[in-house]
Amino acid sequence: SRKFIVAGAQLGPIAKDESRASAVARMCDLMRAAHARGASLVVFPELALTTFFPRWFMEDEAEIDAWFETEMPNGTVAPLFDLARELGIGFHLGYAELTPEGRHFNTAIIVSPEGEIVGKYRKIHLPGHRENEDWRPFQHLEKRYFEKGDLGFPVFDAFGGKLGMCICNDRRWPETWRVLGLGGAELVVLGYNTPFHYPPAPEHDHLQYFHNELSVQAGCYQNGLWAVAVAKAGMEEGSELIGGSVIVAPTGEILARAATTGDEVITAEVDLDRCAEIRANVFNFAQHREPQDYAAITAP
Ligand code: CDT
Repeated sequence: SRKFIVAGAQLGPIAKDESRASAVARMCDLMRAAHARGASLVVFPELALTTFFPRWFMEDEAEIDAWFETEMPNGTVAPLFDLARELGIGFHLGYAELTPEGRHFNTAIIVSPEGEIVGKYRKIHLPGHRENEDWRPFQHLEKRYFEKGDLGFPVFDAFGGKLGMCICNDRRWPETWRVLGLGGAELVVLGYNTPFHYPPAPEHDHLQYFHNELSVQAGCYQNGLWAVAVAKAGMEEGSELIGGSVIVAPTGEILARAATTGDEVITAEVDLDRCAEIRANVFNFAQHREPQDYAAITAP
């Protein structure tokens, strides 16, 4: 069997004026706690270095770009890379990426226990809207600030298995999980920032935790893979973000769940060989998939 302990490092709110250095220091504390619990991989949330800035409408390019990282690693995140190397623990980190060509992405990386970036993903399903919508109590301007990711849904050899990546809204789409499953992913790591309040359909606000778990559990079961889904949580600049970080088995069972909406580590033992319980049986793709009848899925 291929067993190891994974950790989800949920982050409580990050204030608008909280420095990246402070967020990194909090993540270092969580990394130490994860390591003390035997974890070889720790998963941090989406856009983990700053507050969830797409809640504000901005027009000034310099003001927007200030939320983005132009290099990875850089001086500010170096303590996280150094600590990972010292402890021999890998990690997943979400951040806003500004490329040398001036392109903006909602990005996540996987870093090996040696401190090398071994996986990178740029978010494909960008939720929200492009223009200021005054009627909302807060904005969700991911479509304004980010380009759609251009790396597909990648799967990487790491931690003795195949790791897949997606980010936040991607987890709600069955296509995300199926493409990762077809790519051979055995463990999917993802971060999220999910507000409790969904202004276009507030009647669904009470379902936010349910929809989070429904999406991740279905993705795991229907593709026979593990997932670590990690929130940035709590009351952040007047917008309440759900917590509920979870580690889910290929059976769809939740093995660990955050109990707070603050900084919190959850852990579970992952056995990648357990993917076969599902993939060799009910979701044996080679035996039972019928892709000739799925054309509508990929039609634009
Ligand atoms: N960050 C992110 O993708 N959040 C969305 C919020 C709902 S859509 C406005 C999510 O799917 O959780």
